[in-house]
Amino acid sequence: MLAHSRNCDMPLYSPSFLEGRKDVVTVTPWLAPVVWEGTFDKDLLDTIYKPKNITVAMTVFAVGKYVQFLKDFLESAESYFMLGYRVHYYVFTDQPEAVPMVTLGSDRRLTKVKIPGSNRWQEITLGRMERIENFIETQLINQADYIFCLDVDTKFYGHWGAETLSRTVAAVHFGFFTRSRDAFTYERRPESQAYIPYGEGDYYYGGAMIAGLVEEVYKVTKTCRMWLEIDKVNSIEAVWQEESHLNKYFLYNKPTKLLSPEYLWHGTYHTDVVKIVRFTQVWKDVSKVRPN
Ligand code: UD2
Repeated sequence: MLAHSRNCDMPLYSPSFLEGRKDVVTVTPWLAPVVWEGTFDKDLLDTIYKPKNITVAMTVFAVGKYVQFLKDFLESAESYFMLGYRVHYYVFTDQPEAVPMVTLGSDRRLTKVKIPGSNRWQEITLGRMERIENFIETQLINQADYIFCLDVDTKFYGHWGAETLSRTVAAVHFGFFTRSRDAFTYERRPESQAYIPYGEGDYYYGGAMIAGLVEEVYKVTKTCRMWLEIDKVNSIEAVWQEESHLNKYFLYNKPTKLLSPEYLWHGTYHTDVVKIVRFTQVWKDVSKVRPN
């Protein structure tokens, strides 16, 4: 069994230790790791996490025409997502009969959860917070250790494993990782609970990925759901719906791990910085797939 990583075979002060990645931020100012290719040892992580016998839940919503994304999403997850771990997919959909038959690996299961459709896409995206909160409370809390809540209009292209596990995990949005905080599309109206003033903020996180220990993600979803309700009473909807609230939550409750844009990319091309594409948004014609 592998008991040490190659990087640990050298003193901490060794300049060669730094050779992993010098071109990107690999640790936040609050000392949370930022996961990039070249910063972790997959085999070593498996020796730590596999003996724990963990169960990983994954929620994905496919409502209305978004069911068309499920096949690629699930098939690619079966090729790359948490291989070797017990995985339970929960597909929230208004059309359980349209969920494709995908051959699942051993120790991997899929459950369909029927939910109503909606004539507003915004209600579907922001409604995920309340549904996940309720689902954790009523079912998942004693059934899974970690949970990943992902967008369905996406596809896996590379390894996504135990390096992504932590108490609370956020993904840095591909559109903002080279930009400074005042360019972030945070909610800027003080009337919204998602309000973040200019001059504040760490990173801009994508709403397409929330993860962590089940009990921690429960706190994320419950808090965001409460803020969304207050906004609704005050007739305001944050500029990027639940993503805006998620960014507010993580500003004041720092995630314990950040996933680099390798884990939330757009398209399949590599760059000098994003050396591997692991999970990417797929192109969609919003006028054809959204209900409004
Ligand atoms: C961004 C976020 C998304 C969410 C949204 C909020 C990224 C890459 N994406 O994407 O996570 O925060 O902004 O405005 O960070 N859905 C359906 N049926 C619908 C509409 C949506 O099932 O008719 C579900 C589906 O799982 C989809 C998700 O909601 O993946 C997010 O919707 P989107 O992908 O249309 O949102 P988008 O592209 O604006």
